[in-house]
Amino acid sequence: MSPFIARRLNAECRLQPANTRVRRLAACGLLALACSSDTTQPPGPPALVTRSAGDAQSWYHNNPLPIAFSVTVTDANSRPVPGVRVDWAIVTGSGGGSSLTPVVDSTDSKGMAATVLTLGAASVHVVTATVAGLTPVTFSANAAAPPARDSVAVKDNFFQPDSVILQVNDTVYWTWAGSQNHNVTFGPGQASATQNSGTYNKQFTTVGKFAYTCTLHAGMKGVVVVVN
Ligand SMILES: [Cu+2]
Repeated sequence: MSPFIARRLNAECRLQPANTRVRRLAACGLLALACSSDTTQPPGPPALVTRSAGDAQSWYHNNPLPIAFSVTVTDANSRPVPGVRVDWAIVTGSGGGSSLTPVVDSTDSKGMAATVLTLGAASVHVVTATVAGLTPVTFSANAAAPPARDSVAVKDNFFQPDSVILQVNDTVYWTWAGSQNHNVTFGPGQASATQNSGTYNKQFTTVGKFAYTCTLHAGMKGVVVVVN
């Protein structure tokens, strides 16, 4: 908004008592709207830290959380403030192999900073994000042991459950439980027989996400998530 228009609107608000109340309110409202959406003004000093993402996840010991903890730093007019130092700290559940990457971050152009918590041996982890002079915000995460083996039913025409999680070097067991032919196919050379009864198992020796399908039925798919 140009300074000229801003002065005109200010004048409308302050100096025209003879105008109707409606007209004055309309002018003041327009001024407020124009100012709040004016991104050409640099933001003021940091006034507030708020959580953006990642709080209250449950995952497994010795694994990074799937979603990073992130915060947004804003000024007194709720505008994001870039270039602000954010210190991350584990206040509950430190030791036992837990860690933060990074420990110190700087807000980006959207006022956001983030860190990834790798869970340790503790079952509860609490992490703070601190900006000098402001009230810190707190994130929590729960850690548990991953399942050692998991079972999947091969039904007509879906896998149940269609997503399983297990620890590296453990095995998934599929059991055919429908009446039609199906298979479990990860890719070339990694497939069960096509059959309508029986079992198939596969050991997973690397961490990652492994999608599979039944090649006979479009949309019949599943995923195995392998963690440390
Ligand atoms: Cu099938």
